[in-house]
Amino acid sequence: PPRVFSGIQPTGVPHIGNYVGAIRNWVELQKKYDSVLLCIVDLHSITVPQDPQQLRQNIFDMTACLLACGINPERSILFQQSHVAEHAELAWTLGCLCTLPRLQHLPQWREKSGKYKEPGLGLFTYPVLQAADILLYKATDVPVGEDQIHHIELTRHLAKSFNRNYGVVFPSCKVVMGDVPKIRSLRNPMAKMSKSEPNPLSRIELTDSPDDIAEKIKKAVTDSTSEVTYAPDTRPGVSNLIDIHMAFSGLFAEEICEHAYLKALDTGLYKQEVSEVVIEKLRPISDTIRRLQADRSYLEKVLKSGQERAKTLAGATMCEVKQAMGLS
Ligand code: AQP
Repeated sequence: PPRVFSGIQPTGVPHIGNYVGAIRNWVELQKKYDSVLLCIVDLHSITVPQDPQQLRQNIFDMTACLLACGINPERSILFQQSHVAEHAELAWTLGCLCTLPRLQHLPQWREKSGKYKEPGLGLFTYPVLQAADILLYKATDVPVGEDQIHHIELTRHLAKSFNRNYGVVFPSCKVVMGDVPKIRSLRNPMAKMSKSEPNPLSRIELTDSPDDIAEKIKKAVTDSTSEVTYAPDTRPGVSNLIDIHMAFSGLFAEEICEHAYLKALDTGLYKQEVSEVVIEKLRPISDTIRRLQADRSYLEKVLKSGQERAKTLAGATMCEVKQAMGLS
């Protein structure tokens, strides 16, 4: 039976890129699939240094945000990765089937390792952990961004290797992708919007107040042309604002530009329009996040129940894996 698995790192409060690129899509998938697992992938987040107190807070904040966005914890299994030890266990097993060159060639490793003088082993092997996340639940459909496609290919490769060596345990999985463009940083429209980017002006977080949102959009980097036109390659700043506008309104770029032209909006005035759209859409979500953040025991209850349900599935797969490999 089809089963969805996806994850998000608790590296900060999710931003509008995470929302339109992932979370909102998950809310829709809950309606289409009977079995959806959504994982707060804390083991992935520790591949780079994290402050323990901040990480703990981020896990609860992420839980509150996902629920506020419409994740239904009864319909979906919402849980914290490190609370199901089988993730690490299966990752080790799959790591034994994975060659070094396969990991060395992955574009994300080349990109990320360059940022650190002495990158850790976790950063190198995290695609194997990602494969374990998916295979542990025998997930068939994996909603991820374009940057993750190589990792899903690795997952399929490791599943095949395992099945060939030890007998068929894992199904094949495929990527399911939304057609939303990557939302870019408001400070540097060449980079994507990111939770862990040090400058908070670069992103709109789901908990931002209307004033914060207006301020950040007002300060968003554009260019010296005042017209509102959509040209992601040559005018990435203003085009990013149009992407955000499109994602929150359902309008097309042409409609937005035509409207701006008819109302003689320059980029400054247009920014105010984008702010209003984003503020209105985020208001109910941020109100709910604040309410849920104040109810720690409810958040704990949700994660606990998710853990139990995930563990049942994970334990069954690990039994099969151990049996097949001669470990039991
Ligand atoms: N800017 C973005 N636009 C659209 N989608 C995005 N996603 C991330 N950034 C954008 C999607 O959000 C999901 C969860 O991402 P993640 O937390 O697992 O890691 P990430 O992709 O590395 O996201 P961040 O926000 O940049 O986090 P940090 O700073 O910790 O690395 C994914 O489906 C991703 O495609």
